[in-house]
Amino acid sequence: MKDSLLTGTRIRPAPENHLGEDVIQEARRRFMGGALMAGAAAMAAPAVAASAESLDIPEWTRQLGPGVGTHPYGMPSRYEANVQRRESPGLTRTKQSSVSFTPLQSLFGIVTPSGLHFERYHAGLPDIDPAEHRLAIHGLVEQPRLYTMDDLLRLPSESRFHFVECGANTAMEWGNSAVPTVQYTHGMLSCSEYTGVPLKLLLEESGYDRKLGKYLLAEGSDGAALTRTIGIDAALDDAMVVYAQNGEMLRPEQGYPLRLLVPGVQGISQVKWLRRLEVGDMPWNTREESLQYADFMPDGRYRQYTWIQEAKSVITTPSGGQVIMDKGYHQITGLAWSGRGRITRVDVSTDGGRNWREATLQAPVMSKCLTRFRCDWNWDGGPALLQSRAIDETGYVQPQMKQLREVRGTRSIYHNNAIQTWKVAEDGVVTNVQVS
Ligand SMILES: Nc1nc2c(c(=O)[nH]1)N[C@H]1C(S)=C(S)[C@@H](COP(=O)(O)O)O[C@H]1N2
Ligand SMILES: [Mo]
Repeated sequence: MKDSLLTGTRIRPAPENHLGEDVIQEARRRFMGGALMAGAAAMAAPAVAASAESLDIPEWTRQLGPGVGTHPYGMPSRYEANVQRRESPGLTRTKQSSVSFTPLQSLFGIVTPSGLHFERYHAGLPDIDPAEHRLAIHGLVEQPRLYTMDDLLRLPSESRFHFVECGANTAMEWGNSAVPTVQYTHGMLSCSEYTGVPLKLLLEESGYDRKLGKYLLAEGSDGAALTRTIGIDAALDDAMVVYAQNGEMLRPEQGYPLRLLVPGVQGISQVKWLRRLEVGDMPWNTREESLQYADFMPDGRYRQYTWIQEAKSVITTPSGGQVIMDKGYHQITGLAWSGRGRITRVDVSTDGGRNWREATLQAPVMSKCLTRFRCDWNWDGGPALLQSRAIDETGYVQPQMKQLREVRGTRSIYHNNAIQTWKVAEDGVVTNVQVS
């Protein structure tokens, strides 16, 4: 299969996002066979000087293209066919319970195209007729309510950009991981514009019990009937019942026709195919918050309800599986986010955390949303260890893996927000490593 846009440019993505032996060999040949100098010289003038030949009229300009009426819903160019969600080869999965990862290394800006949003489901995808779907609000309320989709679409709406990250994102890095690419280390992360109804409005309409109503139970109508407890503070703050994503109705994978969005909170609480919200006075302690998504602490205790996704960042280019084809100028770029608000600063290191430089943050920088950062870099051809470190508006600094292990021990699965290291070898091959 053809590589995407970046083929033949200065940083080469690995086909299928796995480092193919052919790509490594090609990089080595370039470096060892003296091609480096020629390559570097050619690259020094970025846009190839215009020649008579390069101004020849290409074939596609000499004819009419096919009619556009043949594409009622658009698809990416066929040359981008390699940019796909993928299931991690290292994870156990079934047809009904799986996860596919977002190709972060291939994306630009902060928005994840809907067709590339990661998907995590515990009991397959329900096929829900929106005309028959209902949302119930009940429990400690004066007036239980049953909403149709039409009812919800008539209510005042809001649109906001937020990330969704699975609490198990980057889980493999708790071990001494060999996960090859950023798609698999960090790809249970996506960002969209969501449209829906503020949950506060629905709760007020139902007359929820302001004294005793401290928690909500959210339940999905998939075969997993997935349930999570939501604190009333988050529900009244910025939570939404959403039906649209990136300008269109939710995709089936993302919970069509209705999902809960609790910004900044781990993915499991973003209950898809949402069918009911029950107001209660205690946490429910469901399977998804007792058996799963809890943290084994080093003292033997089991930490529950750690649901905010703390500040985190990762460099997406250059990243594992890519090959840097020549020395000289490269832009280091990546993503930063925090479940507690805005990102205020991202630092980048090329020497494994000894020296740091402040990266440029791309506007807009929004709360509980992905932020794109960039940093100029002149690669001298020597070995390098690339890291990024995010700081959020609370002053929280993303920890080194070592610092995180000091607090959390080695038995954790969830909530790994440690600094990621990519090693650049002298032949330009980029791999996933951990530094102590
Ligand atoms: N009803 C329901 N909601 C669900 C799930 C599910 O299996 N069923 N998976 C959860 C998990 S673990 C995550 S990480 C997010 C992922 O959202 P996405 O599939 O839109 O990326 O959905 C959550 N909501
Ligand atoms: Mo998840």
